[in-house]
Amino acid sequence: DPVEEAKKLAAFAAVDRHVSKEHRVIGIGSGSTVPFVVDRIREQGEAVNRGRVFVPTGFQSQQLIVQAGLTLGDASQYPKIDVTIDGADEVDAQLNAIKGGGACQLREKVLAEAADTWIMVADYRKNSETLGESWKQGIPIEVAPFAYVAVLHRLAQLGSPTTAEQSTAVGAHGQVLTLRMGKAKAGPVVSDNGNFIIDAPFPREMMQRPAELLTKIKLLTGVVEVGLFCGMAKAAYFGNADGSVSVRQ
Ligand code: DER
Repeated sequence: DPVEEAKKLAAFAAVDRHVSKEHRVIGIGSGSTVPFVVDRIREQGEAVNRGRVFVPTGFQSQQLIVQAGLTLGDASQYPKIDVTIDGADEVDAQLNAIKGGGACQLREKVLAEAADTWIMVADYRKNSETLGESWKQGIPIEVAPFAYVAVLHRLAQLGSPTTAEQSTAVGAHGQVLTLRMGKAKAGPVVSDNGNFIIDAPFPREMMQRPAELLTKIKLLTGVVEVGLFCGMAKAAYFGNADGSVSVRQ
């Protein structure tokens, strides 16, 4: 599968370049690309990994670390992390990213900020000029369950007033904002922090200024964290279908 191969290429290149022997506290992101990151780190050998601690960005990430036989560390013990490697749903030319496809963006952003070096790894589908070109599901926004309808309404208003029904709202530019519902779970998706996720698309001209949009969304009462990571990454590695790796930094 060319996409899986591309994820592996990106992960291996990023680990080889950014995870060296002297790195002892390592942040592990969430999603389907980071298992290749853990595979490559394990290949660095028992000895070097015995002296390391791995901090997870959620339950999936925690299981990955434990199942790999690596030492688990908690973010409360390791507020400073040497290097964190994480996936992304889409990355633009300025290394801004949409994250939260896996509903893990709160802990992911905490570990991104805690890291001296934060690296993104992804397959070629995520490599864009502007956010929103390939990721059409909207910006994942973690919200307090109590406030989700209020936040839906305010998000829709970022532009002009509309009415928000229970779990959808039509945005000022006709886009549909939705509460993320479970597939194998009745009712809404609940994050590792006990919150809901709203997926909120915005028009291209707003996605061209992600830092501005992030600030507007983050200030809405009831928003816990926004799946826009702006100006945080040192580099992004993209595996390509032709077997090459593109690096943006
Ligand atoms: O939720 C996230 O931000 C994860 O990092 C995830 O969306 C990354 O996607 P992947 O499964 O394609 O690596």
